[in-house]
Amino acid sequence: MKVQSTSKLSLASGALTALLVGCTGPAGPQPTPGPSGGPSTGGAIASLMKARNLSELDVTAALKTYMPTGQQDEYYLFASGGHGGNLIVIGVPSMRILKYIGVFTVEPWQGYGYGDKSSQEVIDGGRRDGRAITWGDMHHPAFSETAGDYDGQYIFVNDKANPRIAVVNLKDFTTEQIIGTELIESEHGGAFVTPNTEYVIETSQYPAPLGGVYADLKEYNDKYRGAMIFWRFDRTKGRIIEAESFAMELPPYMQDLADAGKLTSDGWAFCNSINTERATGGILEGQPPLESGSSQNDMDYMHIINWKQAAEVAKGPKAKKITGMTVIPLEVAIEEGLLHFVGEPKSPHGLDLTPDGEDIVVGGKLDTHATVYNFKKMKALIDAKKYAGKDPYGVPILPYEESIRGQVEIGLGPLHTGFDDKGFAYTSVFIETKVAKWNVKELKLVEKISTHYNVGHLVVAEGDTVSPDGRYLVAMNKWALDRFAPVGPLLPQNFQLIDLSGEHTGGKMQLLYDMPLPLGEPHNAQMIKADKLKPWDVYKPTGMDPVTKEKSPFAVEGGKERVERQGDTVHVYMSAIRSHFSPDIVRVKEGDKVKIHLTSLEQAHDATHGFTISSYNIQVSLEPGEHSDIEFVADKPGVFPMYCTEFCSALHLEMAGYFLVEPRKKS
Ligand code: RUQ
Ligand code: CUA
Repeated sequence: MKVQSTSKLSLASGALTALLVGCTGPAGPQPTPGPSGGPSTGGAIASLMKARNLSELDVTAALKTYMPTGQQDEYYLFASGGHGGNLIVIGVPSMRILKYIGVFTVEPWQGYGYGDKSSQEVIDGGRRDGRAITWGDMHHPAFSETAGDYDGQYIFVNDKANPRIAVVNLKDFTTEQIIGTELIESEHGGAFVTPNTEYVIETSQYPAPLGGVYADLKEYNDKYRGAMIFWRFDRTKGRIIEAESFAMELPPYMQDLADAGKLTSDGWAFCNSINTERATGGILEGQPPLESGSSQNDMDYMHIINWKQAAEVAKGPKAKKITGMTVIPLEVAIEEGLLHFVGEPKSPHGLDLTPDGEDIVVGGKLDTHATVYNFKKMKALIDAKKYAGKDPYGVPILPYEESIRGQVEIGLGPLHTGFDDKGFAYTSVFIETKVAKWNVKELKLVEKISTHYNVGHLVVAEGDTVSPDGRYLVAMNKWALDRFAPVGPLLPQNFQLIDLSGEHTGGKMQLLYDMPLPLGEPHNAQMIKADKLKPWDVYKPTGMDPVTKEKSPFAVEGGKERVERQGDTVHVYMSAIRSHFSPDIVRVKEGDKVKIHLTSLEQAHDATHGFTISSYNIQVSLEPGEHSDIEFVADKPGVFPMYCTEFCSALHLEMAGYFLVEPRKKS
């Protein structure tokens, strides 16, 4: 398959010249027109275009994404790292990778989980039932919001495989908390935040008995359940507080993507489901495989949850505790009117709220439509108790026809939708492998653009807030096929940057850039205006622990470096500054417990040091002003060089010392 996508779109006449001389774009350096009236570089560009076989459209795409050295991107894209369990920070429109943030998995460059005590404690927060989980199926990052808009303070992200949520502080792009629950065994509909980040939503996917107990699949209907968890986020502490969090028990359908209401629908949460057939698979047991067993019904159920009221019920006597989590039982949720359903056609998947919070767009994986539900209509039906029936568990079902505003004919396999600032929605169309642009008010398709290939999520700049920016869209494609030089059977994903401005293309969407992302399957991303983030340059005060954001009680001051022995524990108070560690010789005895309290005394931006001791699997990164505590048992006698692992200065190679472990005498 060879697709020359760019050639299909004709360039608005004179667009390249316009871009080159900057007469329609933002003011910039204006090249002097050459003798023919075109830019003086025109001859060189024309020959380059010819030599590289580039169309005018290709060149406009290059001009829209190229960043001269020193210029910075207008947006940050935070993409989930999929199996890699880390977050990937990318600049838009250049699509340059700026950082990987270790989240669910260790990350050696940042020294995340390589001997540093506080990052290890964060990672250990994600143990399940005491077991270390060394990967994560990271799906959906969500920025913290204030009044429904990104506030640039935190980003949350979920792990589908081992239900966990992580909290990343955007002051230093550091993971500060991982929290999990044994209530559920898998999840998908997370992380999504309520408009003021009161709660971070996480919803189970594959039903199982709540609380990690055993029941055979024969008891599926009675004993298996789903749940939506509302993790309480305490902004002053920057932590999720489990004791103030709660869950709602749900029927054993496979709950899928979720989102929180906003503006009109604030106080409500919405969640898709699949497999209302309650199929369990069982290919060798005479039953249909899950994929067909779960695709029998024409309709599954959107879950409509009144979380504000549920939060009150969770504080009362009707809630119960399961594995430490406050749970509103299904009967209570029904009795208190907290949970309603409405039918959703053809294997729903994505669920996205319009910026005004009035409409909910649902994509059906096996449908050709996106269905647009109206919150006010549904709320009126709920208030009037106007039901079309009840599900087998007694959950009231709203009449479908009266709940929707309409459907948009989009193409085969609509999944996820993002919004711009001009009243348009953009839906990924998986099977057709396109992005469809449509008018939200009129429910009319406007235009489609090809993606390469099989687009899953897409993200529009600030497209899930109350005030989207539009401008850029990134399509996250599952297949890359022929887009890049072959690298064996496992291929990278393909992120495609699309210009939504219509500038220089007569109003059409334009594909600007293909970016291979070769680290796990990055499911989703969030795009934020760069000026909303105000990350720190250095840690202040010097000696700060990046996880607590406070000066460590073990912080070391210059001139006060020392080694103190307490019984079999050796405390080493060590400083780092270009280009030495002090002390640079550490002597311990085999079997000693070693606690190295290491502070970088650097104040200069980007003056990062690293620290390793050979053979002990220790590697920390010390950003300017950072403090790190390294704890281990010196169980291997010998002579171990310790050195700085960042090329910090001309005498970086000399930033080294010896860690000596004297053998115990055999008696
Ligand atoms: S899902 S490709 Cu995990 Cu967000 Cu739809
Ligand atoms: Cu410090 Cu290299």
